[in-house]
Amino acid sequence: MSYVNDVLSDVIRRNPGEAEFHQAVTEVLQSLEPVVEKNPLYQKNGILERMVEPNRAILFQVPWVDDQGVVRVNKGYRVQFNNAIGPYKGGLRLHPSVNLGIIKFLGFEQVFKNSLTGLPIGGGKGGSDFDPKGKSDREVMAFCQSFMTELYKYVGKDTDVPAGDIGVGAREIGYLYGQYKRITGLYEGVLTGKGLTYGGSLARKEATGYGLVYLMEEMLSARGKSFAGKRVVISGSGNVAIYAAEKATQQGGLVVAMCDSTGWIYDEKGVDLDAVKEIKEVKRGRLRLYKDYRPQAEYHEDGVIWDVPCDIALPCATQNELHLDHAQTLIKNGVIAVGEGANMPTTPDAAHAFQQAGVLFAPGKAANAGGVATSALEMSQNSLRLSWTFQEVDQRLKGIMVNIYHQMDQAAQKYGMKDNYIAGANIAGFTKVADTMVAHGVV
Ligand code: NDP
Ligand code: 2IT
Repeated sequence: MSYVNDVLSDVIRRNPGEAEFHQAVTEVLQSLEPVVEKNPLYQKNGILERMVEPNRAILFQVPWVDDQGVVRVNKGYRVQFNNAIGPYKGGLRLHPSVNLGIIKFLGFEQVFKNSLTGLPIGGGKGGSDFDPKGKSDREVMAFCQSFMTELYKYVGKDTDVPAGDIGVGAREIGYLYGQYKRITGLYEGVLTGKGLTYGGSLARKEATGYGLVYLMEEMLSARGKSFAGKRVVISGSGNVAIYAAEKATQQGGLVVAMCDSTGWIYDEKGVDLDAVKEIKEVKRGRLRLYKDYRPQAEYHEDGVIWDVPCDIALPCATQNELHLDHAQTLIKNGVIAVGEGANMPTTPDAAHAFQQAGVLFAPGKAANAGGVATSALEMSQNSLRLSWTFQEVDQRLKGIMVNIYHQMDQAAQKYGMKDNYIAGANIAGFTKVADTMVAHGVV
């Protein structure tokens, strides 16, 4: 048995039932095989064993009272995965599907992603099985206040800095920040994705989607290609999807389809993003309302968005949303590039199929790193107690995404796996964290 296989079988045995965590760890460790073979120091220092075990996992009860006066109880999580290169950093997800295995997979991915940004941030993730859908603002506030009443003990601007993810945007971050300030009396950058009136960064809202397109543009331009004139399909219609669509359109692409968890729209003239923003950001409504804005567009609740022919596919909704049969359809329809805006949206067999077919494939930990990178820029601005302009933040974001592309490209080439960006991103993200852990000793 190799070192990698030993660690992997231990992970599967010791973390029963955590399918998404197993999936994320398997993908990363398998691509690290040549790296740990070349560097015996990693095994000697138990680096892989220490990387697959979170430093700390906090599980707590979140009691709150709904609008009918009924007491409700949710599960709260914060997994502080690895802080070798900086304070724990990563989002909070509010979705009924959240469980410990999902938070662990996200926290594990975050460690490598954050390393790729080149900024000093470790990895963590948190959340709850609370479902914000259909809740009043007061209920969301009650939940967030209760969540922070426990979480505040473990977070801080130099220890652990949460942010948004699925179901957590400016509204939730505001309520969480207010409660942290009230309990601790501290006015500090303990969260990112804050509102602009209390320490938020310009361009953070746009950053994940914009960053995805910047990375894809760099990958395409290395082959003499670009978004210009390309048909683009984007799953999801939340924060990442909307701003990926905005930037793809600015770059000359035609975004023809988007979706939410109940249905998908097809608009051959190009999706009207102002309509999508109003439906999703203002009304918090369903995408079926899109036909009220654009009667000539199509709305479907059966079939899948991946059946829509496109040149570039950007899965930006959730994990394991793009399966092998979807990949085969996309390949048959001539897709040239796939970029993961979401975390682990592509199943392993689907990702493999893209690579085998010569489709450019950018894995999430590289492609969606623009969000957390800009969160780190928000932390910098908070420390400096000043704010940069939109253009300044956007320029830095672009530079970071271009650099991530080249890091993963070079790491893949160095280990004889040219164009395998899954391996390239894993290796490049791993090396900085692993070398730091060696330097710090067994702690
Ligand atoms: P949002 O909550 O803003 O939007 C999520 C979108 O995905 C919604 O349109 C939602 O539809 C859809 N969706 C969720 N679950 C499903 C599902 N099971 N099937 C189909 N559609 C679904 O979240 P974000 O845009 O912030 O996050 C999207 C992805 O990007 C996640 O994987 C997240 O981890 C990742 N990510 C987010 C970053 C950020 O900065 N926000 C940074 C890096 C990665 P509906 O409205 O119906 O629920
Ligand atoms: O998955 C992610 O990188 C995020 N949800 C963003 C995390 C952050 O700290 O900005």
